[in-house]
Amino acid sequence: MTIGRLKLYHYPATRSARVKWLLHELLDDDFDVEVVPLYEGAQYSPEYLQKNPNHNVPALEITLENGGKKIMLESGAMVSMLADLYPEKGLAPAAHTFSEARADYLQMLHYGTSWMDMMLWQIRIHTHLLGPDSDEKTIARYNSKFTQEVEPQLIARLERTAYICGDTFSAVDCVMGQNVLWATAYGLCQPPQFAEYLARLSQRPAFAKAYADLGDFSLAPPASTAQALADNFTG
Ligand SMILES: N[C@@H](CCC(=O)N[C@@H](CS)C(=O)NCC(=O)O)C(=O)O
Repeated sequence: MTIGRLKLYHYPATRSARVKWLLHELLDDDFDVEVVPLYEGAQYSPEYLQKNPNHNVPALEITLENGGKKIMLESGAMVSMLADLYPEKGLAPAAHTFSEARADYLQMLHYGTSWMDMMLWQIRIHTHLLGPDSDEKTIARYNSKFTQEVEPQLIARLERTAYICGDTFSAVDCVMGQNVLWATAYGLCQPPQFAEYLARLSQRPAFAKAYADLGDFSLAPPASTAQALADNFTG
């Protein structure tokens, strides 16, 4: 079965930027993007909840050639599937056969979208989204865990090779690059290896396209909607 068209539901500088970046790598601008204004609560509209009951971005709507639609709701699954769908772009080691490169690629893709995500998300929501329910101890715990356990593993890789899974850019870097940007915004990833990594990534035209809307993002929601968002937010 072949894909007719792809549409990404996106908000600047969030986890949907991972997928937008990869889509630019694979398809240049040949896909659709709809911004979901998260700070206005658009993710809770009945229309959007029907597409995505998790009320978040990204959501990837795949229109099939027969007119049918399939929606995906996890950035890691989207990155994994899209990179495999365009093997000629060389952004993922070949599937369907064992290789150490493939095992390492999947390991780091899932590390980025689950383990690292969990820490960064806790830091983010307790710093900027939970309002009076914020807990300083949670922020401190995950800051310390991220600095002491995650960063040394990434630094060791970046000291050996230019990218997370070797000297060649791969789809994992769309996840890790976004995670490092996210971590940096919260005062993490301070050692110079991270700035050097981001400098390498930012030379890519697809990176520039994916983050062209960075200026539309603020870490905290505007005061006018912050309380309503915190009241609705389920964490
Ligand atoms: N596991 C999901 C998480 C997506 C997610 O939580 N996105 C955040 C932005 S980074 C969001 O849209 N939050 C809005 C909300 O939860 O109301 C993924 O990686 O795709």
